[in-house]
Amino acid sequence: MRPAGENATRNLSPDLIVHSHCPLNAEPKLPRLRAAFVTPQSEFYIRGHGEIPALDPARHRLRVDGLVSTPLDLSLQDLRQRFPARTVAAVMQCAGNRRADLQQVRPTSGGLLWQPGAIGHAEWTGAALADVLRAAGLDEPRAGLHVAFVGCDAVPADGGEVAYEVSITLDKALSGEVLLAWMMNGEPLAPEHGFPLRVVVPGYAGVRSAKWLRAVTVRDSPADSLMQRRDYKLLPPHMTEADVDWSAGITIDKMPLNAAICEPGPGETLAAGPVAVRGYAVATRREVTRVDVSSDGGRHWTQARLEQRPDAPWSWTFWQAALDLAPGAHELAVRAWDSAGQTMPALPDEFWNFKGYLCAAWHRVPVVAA
Ligand SMILES: Nc1nc2c(c(=O)[nH]1)N[C@H]1C(S)=C(S)[C@@H](COP(=O)(O)O)O[C@H]1N2
Ligand SMILES: [Mo]
Repeated sequence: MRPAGENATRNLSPDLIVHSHCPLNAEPKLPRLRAAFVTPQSEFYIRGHGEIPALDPARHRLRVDGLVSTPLDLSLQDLRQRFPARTVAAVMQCAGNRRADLQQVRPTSGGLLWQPGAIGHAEWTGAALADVLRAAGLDEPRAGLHVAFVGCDAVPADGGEVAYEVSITLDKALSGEVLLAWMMNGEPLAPEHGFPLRVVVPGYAGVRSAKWLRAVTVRDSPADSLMQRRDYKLLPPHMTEADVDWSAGITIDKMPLNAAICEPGPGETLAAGPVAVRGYAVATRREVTRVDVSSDGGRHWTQARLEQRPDAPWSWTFWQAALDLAPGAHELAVRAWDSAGQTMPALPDEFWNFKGYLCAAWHRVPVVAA
């Protein structure tokens, strides 16, 4: 297999903030992210752990095996012909989104210092994983089973390299919203987003949505990979790399309530008077019911106007508010509320973790009005 190299990046916006080239890790600037409710592929963040594989769609196969009565070996054409295509609007977000804010508390070892752009919202089209598992002879959600996904890329593990492998519970796999997707926003997937086939697990951290998918395996335990068993865990704040006990970590699947300010940006100087503040909020499954915006670090709040899609439980919310800024320095802040009346913690200090995951504190942006 040869790496996709330049082909892989030909469609990318030149404005992306590139955190690393190989593996490719990049996120859009926040005003670009906030410019479209459905994020174009060219502006969509990219998170890779290894090289982007160049795959021939005519020869690509998907194996479905493990604890199923009828193992399958499918071409892409088989997938399209045998199963009804479904489209789901869903957010994809990295568990490391907003790690840069955690880094302000204490250094993390997560590596990539994501700003709030490691998130995007797309319309994904593909076969429902539930339909494919049913065709493989599995239709009863048996307690305790898991579904593993294997990608075509090799990722670093303990000094060597292994195939990318993650898993979800069979319950989630049969829920209908989990897709084996070949299209994003009505276009074929770009190489960097998993061409020709990827998993999309709405509501879960991006890590479970394996790209360049080549195998789906039903098992009686989670995938054996470090990616599943050890990395991507939320560890207690006192733990450091030196004394880490991975069994104390919470496996990161469902994502927390979150919100970020996309405009204006940190350090901007604005004309005093009314200033438009815009951003996104995301609750996944629960609804975002209110978004509050402050110009004084959270002492006073103004309610933002929300833009949402009805009946789109995996989608996000755009919000906008006008704040009147007197001349001087201001700390803008945002917090979202969900349909259970819960909101976000004020400071990242309370849940800092050395891997730098799940930063969902009020997003704060210092600006100056002149
Ligand atoms: N095969 C494979 N799948 C993968 C990854 C990877 O490195 N290899 N990265 C995961 C992570 S951590 C995230 S956040 C999402 C990012 O998807 P995107 O690059 O299309 O935005 O892909 C996931 N799927
Ligand atoms: Mo991620």
